[in-house]
Amino acid sequence: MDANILVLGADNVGKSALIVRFLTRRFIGEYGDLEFLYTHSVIMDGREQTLNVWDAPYTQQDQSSETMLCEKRLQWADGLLLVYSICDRASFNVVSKLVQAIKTTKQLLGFEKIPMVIVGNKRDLHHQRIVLSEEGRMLALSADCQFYEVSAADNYHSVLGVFHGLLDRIRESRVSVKKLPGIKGIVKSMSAVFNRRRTDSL
Ligand SMILES: Nc1nc2c(ncn2[C@@H]2O[C@H](COP(=O)(O)OP(=O)(O)O)[C@@H](O)[C@H]2O)c(=O)[nH]1
Ligand SMILES: [Mg+2]
Repeated sequence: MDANILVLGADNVGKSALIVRFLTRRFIGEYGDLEFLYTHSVIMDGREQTLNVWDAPYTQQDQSSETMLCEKRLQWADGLLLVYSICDRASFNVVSKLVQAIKTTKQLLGFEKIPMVIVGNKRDLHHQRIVLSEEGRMLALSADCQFYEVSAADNYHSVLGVFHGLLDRIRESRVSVKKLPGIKGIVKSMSAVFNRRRTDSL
């Protein structure tokens, strides 16, 4: 299984830190704000899989658009990781806005449901906490996705859990999509029959 993961969220919430932690097990402190597409091989269930992880900046367009997200990025993604910082209320509001924008974009463009997870980062800074865990959990419930609180600075394993949780969701969604060809196949063979009849009767 190859999977494309798009990481979204406000600036400075630790998107790059989470990705680098997942890929290298390290926390290096400063990451700059360049956009990156990482490619990484993982062994899952005994098979080698390629992950593409897009460290997407929070663009001018994301900020100005109230309702739609960049269609190309959503089309590319098999899974979304939405990140806020538990010390930054505005970043939590950005994730709420993204959840809405993703819903609207999917509805308008007829996309399949995209697996996603919501992550509250910087858990180590609990003395500066502003966003309650409960708020993150409620948001995830309303978005029908999983919720994690982690610290990219403190803990590799919880970050690994986030990515694996998302990959599990992607795998599940593929299994349910795979069932569809059955239905599509029936539709195809029915239309083949009808088409044949039509030509027969000509
Ligand atoms: N204390 C703490 N700082 C973090 C954590 N994750 C990231 N940071 C810091 O937050 C700042 C922004 O991180 P970065 O990954 O560049 O955020 P991005 O703009 O969302 O990609 C950097 O100074 C990081 O060192 C964390 O879990 N805990
Ligand atoms: Mg970054």
